[in-house]
Amino acid sequence: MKKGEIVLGCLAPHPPHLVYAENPPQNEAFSEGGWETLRWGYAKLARKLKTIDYDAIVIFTPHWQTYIGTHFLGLPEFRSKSVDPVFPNLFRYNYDLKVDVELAEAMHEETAKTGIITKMMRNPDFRVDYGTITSCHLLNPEWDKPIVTISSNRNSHYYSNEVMIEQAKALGDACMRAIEKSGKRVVLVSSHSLSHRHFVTEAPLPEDMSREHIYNHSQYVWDMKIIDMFRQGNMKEVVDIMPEFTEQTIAETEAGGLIWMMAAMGVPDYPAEIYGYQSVIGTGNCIACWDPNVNTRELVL
Ligand code: 2X7
Ligand code: FE2
Repeated sequence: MKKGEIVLGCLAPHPPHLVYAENPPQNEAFSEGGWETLRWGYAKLARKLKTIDYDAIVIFTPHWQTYIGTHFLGLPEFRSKSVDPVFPNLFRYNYDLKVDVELAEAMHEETAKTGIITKMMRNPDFRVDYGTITSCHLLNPEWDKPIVTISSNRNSHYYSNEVMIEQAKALGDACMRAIEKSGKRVVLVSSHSLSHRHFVTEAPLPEDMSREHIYNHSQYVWDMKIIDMFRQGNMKEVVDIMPEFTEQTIAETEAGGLIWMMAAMGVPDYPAEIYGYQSVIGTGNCIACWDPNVNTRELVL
């Protein structure tokens, strides 16, 4: 069997506002649009994904938080309604998704060998988190590929950002070994914003773009510094600076997604493709991808 491989790694932020703004039939809320810079960027990345031959999407989410170990979706299908607990006015999404259980089990086994506590989620009534739904919807609105969702263990909370990084690296390495053994072609997704200070007052009309802006300059400067490293292909430095970035910007990187993806991809030293950056309720959101194939890697923005 041919060795499996990671064919793309995506940084895919998940403000539910972006799905709300798209008005897909699955979402109950209705909007007049908004956040086009991010939505158009996502549409371009989704078009690139269509040109790639792959078997499954593996996504790491900060909104499935597990306190004992790392969990993997473990049934072939999950169907329910996902509601954002903070923004139920924007996001009530009816999903019906397929899981690559074979790949999830392989990752679970390989991860367990490293000593990390792992578990398969076999509860058919389990509600899939809105981070998974939002990032997957925007990357692949047809939902025509199976996914694997990986939960985020709260290592930063229990211990420190440094411990979280060590654990996320071990998880990334284990997932890579499982992918190689599986023979599959896999897209990795790290689902999160960068800087993460929220507005404290929501606009009466959430999609009123006259109210959406960067509202903390130092958070913005941090985001630009990180994105510049993405552009330079300097992911080693991103990994090194991650504890400080996470602490200073209370970033969603605290869950470990970016480190997990970078470790699985061997810490890329080539430039990321940047598809957009925009504020959503004050948080900094960058869409980017790392394409290991030098022949298809582009300078996008
Ligand atoms: O989960 C989120 C987020 N990460 C960013 C912005 C808005 C809402 O929800
Ligand atoms: Fe989030």
